[in-house]
Amino acid sequence: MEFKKYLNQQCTVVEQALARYMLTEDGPLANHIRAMRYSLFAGGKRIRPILALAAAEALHSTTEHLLPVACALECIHTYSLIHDDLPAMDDDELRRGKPTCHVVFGEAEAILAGDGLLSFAFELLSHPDAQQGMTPDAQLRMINIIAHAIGPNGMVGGQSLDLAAEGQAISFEHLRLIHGYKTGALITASVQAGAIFGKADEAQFAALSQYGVQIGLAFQIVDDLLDVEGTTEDLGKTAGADAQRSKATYPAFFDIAKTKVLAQEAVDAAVTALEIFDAKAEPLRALARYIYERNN
Ligand code: GRG
Repeated sequence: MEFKKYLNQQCTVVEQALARYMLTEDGPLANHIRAMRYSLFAGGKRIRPILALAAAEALHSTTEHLLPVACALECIHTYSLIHDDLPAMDDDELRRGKPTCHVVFGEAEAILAGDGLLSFAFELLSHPDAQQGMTPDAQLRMINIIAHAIGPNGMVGGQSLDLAAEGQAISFEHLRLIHGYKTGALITASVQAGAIFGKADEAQFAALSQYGVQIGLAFQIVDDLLDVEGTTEDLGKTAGADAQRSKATYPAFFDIAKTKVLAQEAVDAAVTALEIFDAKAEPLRALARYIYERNN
């Protein structure tokens, strides 16, 4: 109950920051900005920004000047969802409970909305407000880590591998690789961004990175499970889409019971990684458990 309150509060903090930092729909670019805002404000759990804020909190840091970075993480995530839903990729018509960006704005504008959000994210990562909370070295290191995590050696590379693997018999090791790149890298980088902002020392950074890797894994396993067990209404996206597209998933390798055990093990490993932190890391611990228990 306490954690639900924390989650709602943090969600509001992120929503308000997004409303503050995001471009507004006026002038000649109104339609382009409307398309970006449509997907960005369509709902969403705001997990990645909340993770970044919680990692900084675990280090006893204030978080006000981390908000542009938190917003950037959500812009990057939203761009990935818009592009993932395109006809050339997963061809989905429902996301966050609403028609997908390309259904509403057309394919070309949806591509541009994704591109716009990705580029704008780098304006936010280098925003003067963020500069107030960290040294230029820390900011550069953070930007480098995020850029690496979402590029060819991270999310985009993972998406490429994922598309290539559709309908193919792939090994479990290859599935792990795809998940780590496609989903895990941005989640881990979100935690690492908070760690850098909070001035983590080497041991703290390593522990938070390990936490990020494990919750990234748990997140993807649960996503696979929800695709099988969840409803389209709860998920806000088409349930059963993985099987329809012959995607390799955890439930395709293991039965549901074993898949749940593996997700729980990843959550446990994430919580164990936080042993060196005090009660200020409680939100991070609860977030790990929430990732397992969520229904959307
Ligand atoms: C197109 C570059 C590019 C990358 C796409 C993120 C991604 C890679 C694809 C999305 C497909 C998918 C279902 C991935 C699994 C995990 C995931 C990212 C789920 C959606 O994230 P949530 O649950 O969504 O945090 P909300 O809407 O709550 O923000």
